[in-house]
Amino acid sequence: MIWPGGCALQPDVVGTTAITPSIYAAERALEIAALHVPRAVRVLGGIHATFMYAQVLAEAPHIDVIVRGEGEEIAVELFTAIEQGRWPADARTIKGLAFREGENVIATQAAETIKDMAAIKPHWDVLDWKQFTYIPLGTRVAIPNLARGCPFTCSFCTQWKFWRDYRVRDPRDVVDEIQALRLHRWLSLREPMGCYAIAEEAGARTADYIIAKRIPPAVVWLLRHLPALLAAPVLMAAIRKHAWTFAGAGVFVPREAWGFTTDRSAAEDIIPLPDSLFHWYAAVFTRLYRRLVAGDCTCRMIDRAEGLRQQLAYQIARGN
Ligand code: B12
Ligand code: SF4
Repeated sequence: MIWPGGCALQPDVVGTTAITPSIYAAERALEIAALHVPRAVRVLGGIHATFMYAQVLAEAPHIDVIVRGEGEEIAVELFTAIEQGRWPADARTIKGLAFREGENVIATQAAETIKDMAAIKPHWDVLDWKQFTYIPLGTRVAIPNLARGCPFTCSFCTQWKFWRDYRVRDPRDVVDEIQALRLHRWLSLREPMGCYAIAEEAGARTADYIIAKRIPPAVVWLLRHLPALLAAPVLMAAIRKHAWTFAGAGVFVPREAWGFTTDRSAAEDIIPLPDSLFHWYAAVFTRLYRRLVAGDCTCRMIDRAEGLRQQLAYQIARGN
């Protein structure tokens, strides 16, 4: 990153991240920043510097400050101090930092972890997507954060030490189902005759995807070899665990192994949901049960309230 003829941008801060394999590249990037925009405060974050801050500050004199641990709130405090001219005077008052003071390395008290996971909203739109390629596959890649931390404490792993407490984001914040609903609405407007067939095909393909990618092959094998009466409860128990995939903002309740209800009251839908969505649910279950429980299973909606159709009951029956 060379700025011929000087840098027009003149930022107040230059920051980068680093995992261990990229630490020297990150140190070099901040060294270049020191040459080209010397007035900018140079900040390093990420897992490597969090644990190895003393070593990094010793080997990379161009780095002014390290943000240790979860960065969102610490960064705001640090950048506000810089903006208000309180940096470096206030350095010791900001939690979660490490920096040099003369010959010494100072690490301030660890910051609290972020409790309100809904407050963490990535701005995917600022990314230059062309740069995010997963090299082995040559495909574009994005990794949404579903949770922070881990409930376990494996001795070889840094993750539980880095994120500290285990916090899960609300699935609705992660997978915005509005897009899926829009697609169903668009289909029912544009393809009023064909939307059911499309939803059924999509449901069958969704089930095929779940079987291929979401259920371990050994479990698929086991379900296929168990008698239907035993396979159905096992499958339904597994589906219940991942029910938000099906119900989105609604509530999914199994009715033993051969039926379920979906209740959308909590979703507070303003516009009635398109019928094709309910065909899609049924099609997913028909295919899952046919492939994993018994070839003659069919899932049908059996109880359909009018209006916003908040509660729907489905039954999976054998034979025709
Ligand atoms: C998804 C992921 C991948 C994806 C990345 C896809 C992508 N382009 O996003 C893939 C599969 C490609 C991948 C590959 C590798 N990964 Co990886 N990966 C992860 C994983 C699971 C999530 C990363 C993530 O998005 N975290 C969420 C973000 C928000 O966290 P974060 O980056 O740490 O940032 C936070 C703070 O650190 C801080 N912060 C970070 N940077 C900065 C900068 C500034 C200026 C500030 C203020 C704050 C700040 O604020 C952020 C928000 O709180 C992590 C484990 C984890 N849960 O973090 C491992 C992890 C990062 N990976 C790891 C490793 C080792 C690798 C590989 C080297 C594996 C290999 N041998 O090939 C490769 C390297 C690829 C590469 N060239 O970079 C290790 C790194 C360990 C270490 N000591 O460095 C981790 C920690 C897993 C582990 N415990 O072993 N990985
Ligand atoms: S290896 Fe790390 S992330 Fe995985 S279960 Fe153990 S502590 Fe959790």
